Amino acid sequence: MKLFILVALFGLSLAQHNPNTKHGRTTIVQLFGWRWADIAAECERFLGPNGFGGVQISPPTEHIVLDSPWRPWWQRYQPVSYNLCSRSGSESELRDMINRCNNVGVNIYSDIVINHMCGSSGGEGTHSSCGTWFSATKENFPSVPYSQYDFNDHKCKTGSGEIENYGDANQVRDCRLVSLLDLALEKDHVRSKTADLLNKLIDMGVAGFRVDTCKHMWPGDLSVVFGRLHNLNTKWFPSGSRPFIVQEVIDLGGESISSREYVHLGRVTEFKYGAKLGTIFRKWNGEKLSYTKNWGEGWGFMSNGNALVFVDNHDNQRGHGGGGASIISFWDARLHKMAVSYMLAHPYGFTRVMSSFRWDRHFVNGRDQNDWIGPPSHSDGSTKSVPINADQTCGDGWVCEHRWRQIKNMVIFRNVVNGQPHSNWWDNQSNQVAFGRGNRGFIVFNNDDWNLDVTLNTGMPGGTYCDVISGEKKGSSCTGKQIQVGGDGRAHFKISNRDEDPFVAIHADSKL
Ligand code: AAO
Repeated sequence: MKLFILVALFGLSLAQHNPNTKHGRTTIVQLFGWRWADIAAECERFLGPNGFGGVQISPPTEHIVLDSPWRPWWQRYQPVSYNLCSRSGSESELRDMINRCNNVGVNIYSDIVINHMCGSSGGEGTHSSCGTWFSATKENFPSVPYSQYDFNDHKCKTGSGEIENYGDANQVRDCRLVSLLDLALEKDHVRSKTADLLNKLIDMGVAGFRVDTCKHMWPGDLSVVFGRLHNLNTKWFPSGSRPFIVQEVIDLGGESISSREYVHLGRVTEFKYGAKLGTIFRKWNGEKLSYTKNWGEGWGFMSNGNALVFVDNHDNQRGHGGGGASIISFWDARLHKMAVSYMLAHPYGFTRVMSSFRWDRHFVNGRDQNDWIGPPSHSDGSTKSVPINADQTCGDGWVCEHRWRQIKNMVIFRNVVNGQPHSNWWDNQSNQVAFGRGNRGFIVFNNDDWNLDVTLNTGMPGGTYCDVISGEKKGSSCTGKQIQVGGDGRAHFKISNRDEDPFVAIHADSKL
């Protein structure tokens, strides 16, 4: 009986690690700052047809509106009420998006801010995305409602009331992060209000959450909130499905709090992944691609089933959050395509692709003074919609990395090889490597400063395959390089270090 209960509990908690993606889909995309109406259209016209499993949306809750700096992207990380109206749109637009994405098999995962409300200098009034009154000065948010008794001020032991030292777990969890008013999640009232918010979204049809700032909340408090969550809406998910949980914990080692404290509650962001992969592809600190033969747990990452992995996110692509200078974003497009493709080809972790907007960078002493700039906007501060160009790229400052041919095709590659083992590794002891996924796919990288010219065992059935990096299969023809795999599974690869994209990928569905 005891064993049964243990097994049942274990199963229940691990359920929150399951993304509940449909039709064997394996990757989600972070559509950073997009409007709900644009996401709905993107699900129908692009994400569904190309096998994306889901979208991570920006926080949907009502937020502060700031004039200085002008409408920064990060105002959305400062909730002032739990009304579901934000810079991305109204509650009815949110509902419409969830319906339409679910109807084409694309899940919605909501970024959610429950650690804090707005910053202490947020003032008082109705300068909020829907005009709801709040007072940061008095810690009064009547629309939730929260009052000064719902915040952690009495618990915080630092002189400033701020987190002063990440080496002290108590201050990291009980004091203010960059002045954000820190909610007392130990109080039942706060637990109920946050669980109600998440449950409202679950009932509307979301499949899970990216929970902001989990490092700054006690795992015991989170456990209570997550335990109160409803099962997913049976209109779209099998009955008994638990919401997927991704906890944002920046753990690059060396602090008092580690991601290990959170892995039993759901998946955790593995920040070491993008930081290391960036160092490797940039060839910094003597790192080489050939060292990634044991990529994954072998590199000290958390266990496979606990990890959410990504090359960059909305913070570290602009110098916020963790990872440092090695992070490879769309600004380094050639390296970005390689690093994202490596991630998507490799079996470790549940994968998230970034989709960004461009901004005018202005570096002073190595620091970008414009790291605050918000999404492409009209002069009244409202976010622009995402226009699609004839060549399928996006306009008006939206980067849409997820639409780049190489990345889109590698999202499909990952679905095609799903469940297959990492196999047929080859390297030149430098920066040329290749590996397969059973007999379903094979990828070859040349990140050296010289050509690659080699015959390799791919593990694939004989035939002619279309390289999905230089082009793709269109009907029965191929717009890119063709790779001949012999009856023995061997194939010859030539990749110039000066190729636009110095890597090649083939899979079962790219066979001609
Ligand atoms: C804004 C202003 C503030 C103002 C505040 C309130 O910038 O000046 O005081 O409003 O008025 C975002 C923005 C913030 C913004 C905030 C609210 O990034 O600039 O503040 O919205 O509008 C920590 C947290 C992590 C957090 C990250 C940014 O642990 O949870 O900071 N990420 C999330 C979101 C993020 C959002 C918030 C949280 C807040 O993704 O978008 O902020 O909701 C170390 C620690 C990390 C810590 C970093 C950053 O990392 O380990 O835990 O992240 O420091 O301070 C190397 C190290 C690495 C280190 C890193 C940075 O890489 O190895 O460990 O350097 O030093």
